[in-house]
Amino acid sequence: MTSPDIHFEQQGAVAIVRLARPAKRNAISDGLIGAIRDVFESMPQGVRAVVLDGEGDHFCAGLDLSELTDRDAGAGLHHSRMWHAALETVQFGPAPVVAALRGAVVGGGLELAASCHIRVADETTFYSLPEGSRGIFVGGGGAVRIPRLIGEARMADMMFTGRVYDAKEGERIGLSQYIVPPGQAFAKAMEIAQRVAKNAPLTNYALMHALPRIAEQPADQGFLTEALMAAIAQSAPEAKERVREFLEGRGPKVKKT
Ligand code: 1HE
Repeated sequence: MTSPDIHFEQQGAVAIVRLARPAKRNAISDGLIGAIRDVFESMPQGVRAVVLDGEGDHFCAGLDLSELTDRDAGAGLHHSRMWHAALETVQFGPAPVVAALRGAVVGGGLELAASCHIRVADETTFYSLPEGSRGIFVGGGGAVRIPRLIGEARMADMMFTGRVYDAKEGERIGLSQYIVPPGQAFAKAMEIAQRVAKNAPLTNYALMHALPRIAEQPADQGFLTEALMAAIAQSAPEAKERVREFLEGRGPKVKKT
């Protein structure tokens, strides 16, 4: 877990992974994508939620364009598959990931953010897919994940026209689930991660691993997968204890905010 491009820290059950190339706006080099894969693959036991942050004023400027030299088609294919493998470790890794967004969330930076489970944006955040205007295509899983957040038409428009969404619009269309004042994304992401870390592990597992698969299944298969996951989750001793706590007046009530 030693890469100069990434900082790792653990605070109790929450791990903090921070992209650390601020001079290059956290552009993702081959070294950095490898470091992202390594850090999620070797997450210490006991980590129950992760905050993904970027050093400096920008979350991530996407692919490091200085490395986009004259790769041939085969090398391009393997490069994209390397990104896929790395971002799968984020999406299907050991714990839910909360992204703390600010400034540029563009190109591969948006693909990275889309592989996280919850996105918190501060008001300086802006989103773009400049691949369209650079004559290239997304290659980090964005064509699969981004339409699931905002729909295919909006993603195509972003790439056809170079459209940039600001933080407020981004929240409205589903690029982030939370929006906070400038400079507060990390604090809010930590608060959310600490809350998520308290869930029963099987609940978080179901949300990370079953829900996205169910969403892809035909309805009749999805209903069956849901029932199997529900049966497994409710049979855990922790689930039974949490339900008992509520029935005995010790568990939290749902409160209107
Ligand atoms: C970079 C990169 C980068 C900055 N690769 N070096 N992504 C893009 O097309 C976005 C390109 N970046 C930008 O539009 C801007 O840099 C930002 C809006 C993100 C930030 O602007 P600003 O004014 O704060 O910084 P800057 O002066 O443009 O950049 C600071 C330095 O970072 C500068 O290097 P320096 O040596 O001259 O100081 C920039 O060259 C460098 N830098 N972004 C390399 N992306 C799996 S496929 C994914 C495909 C994609 O992601 S394509 C989209 C790529």
